[in-house]
Amino acid sequence: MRLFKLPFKNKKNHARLESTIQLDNIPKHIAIIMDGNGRWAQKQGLPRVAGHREGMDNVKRIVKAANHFKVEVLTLYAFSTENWKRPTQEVEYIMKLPIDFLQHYLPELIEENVRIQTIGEVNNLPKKTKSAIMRAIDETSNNTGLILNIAINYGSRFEMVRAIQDICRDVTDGKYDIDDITETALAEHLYTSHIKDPDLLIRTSGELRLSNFLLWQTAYTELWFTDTLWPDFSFEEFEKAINDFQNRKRRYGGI
Ligand code: V0D
Repeated sequence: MRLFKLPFKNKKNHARLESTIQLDNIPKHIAIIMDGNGRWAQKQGLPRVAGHREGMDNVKRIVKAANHFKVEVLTLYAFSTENWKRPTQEVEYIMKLPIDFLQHYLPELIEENVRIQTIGEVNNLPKKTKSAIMRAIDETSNNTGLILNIAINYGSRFEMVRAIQDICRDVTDGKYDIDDITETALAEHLYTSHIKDPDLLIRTSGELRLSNFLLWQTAYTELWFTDTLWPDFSFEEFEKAINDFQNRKRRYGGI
C-alpha cells in the first residue's frame, strides 16, 4: 500500500492527515449523480437556481480532485431527458450553465489537460448552449488528461432504444446478421462506446436509485451513496468514496 500526503488543505486550513488511498487502485471511471442542488438552495431560503449555480462551481472542484487522483474518466449527470418537465424558467437557467461554466473554467481546464466530451442528445439543446459545448469539445480534443464526460439530455433507456434502432437498421440493410447482435455489439452502439464502464458510481443527496443513468454500463459498478447535497460534496468526501471503493472486493459474478 502506497501512502502519500495530500497537497490540499481542509476547510479549517489544516493540512490533511496522511491518506490511505492506494494510487495504484484508483477507479478509472467515476460516474456521479449530482443531486440536491435545489434542496441546497431551498434550505438557505434561496431560489432553486442558486443551487444549480453553486452546483456548477462544485463541478470544477471535483474535476480538480479527479484530476489529482489521475482518474481517467469522470461522467457527470448534468441534465436528464426527464428534466425537461421542470418549470420552464428553471430549465432555461440550467441551459445557460454550460455557457457560464465554460466561460469561467475552460482556460483552466485546458491548462489542466482535461478533455471534454458528452453523452446524450446534445443536438436538441438550445443553439448557444450546443455551440459553447461543441467548441469546448473541439478545443480540448487533443488533451490527454482526465476525460470530463458530461451527460446532458441523457436517458439510459432512450440510449438503449436508439442503439437497438441503429442495429436493426443495419440488419434491414443486410449489413448485420441477427446472430451478430451480441453484448459487445450493443455496447458499441451506446453513447459510451469509446469508454470503459464506470468502476464507481456516486450519488449525492440521499436518494438510493439510478434514475435512468447508465443502466447498461453499471452492471458491475460499485455504488456509493451520501446524504450530502451536491454543492456541499467536497474533496474530502470524494476521497472517502475512493477509499471505500478500494476496500470493496469486486467479483463480477465470479467467486
Ligand atoms: C446543473 C449540478 C456544469 C447539476 C451542476 C445543462 C445541475 C450544475 C455543466 C457543464 C449543470 C459543464 C461543461 C460542459 C457542459 C456542461 C452543466 C448542465 C447543468 C446541463 F461542457 N454544470 N452543469 N451542465 N448544473
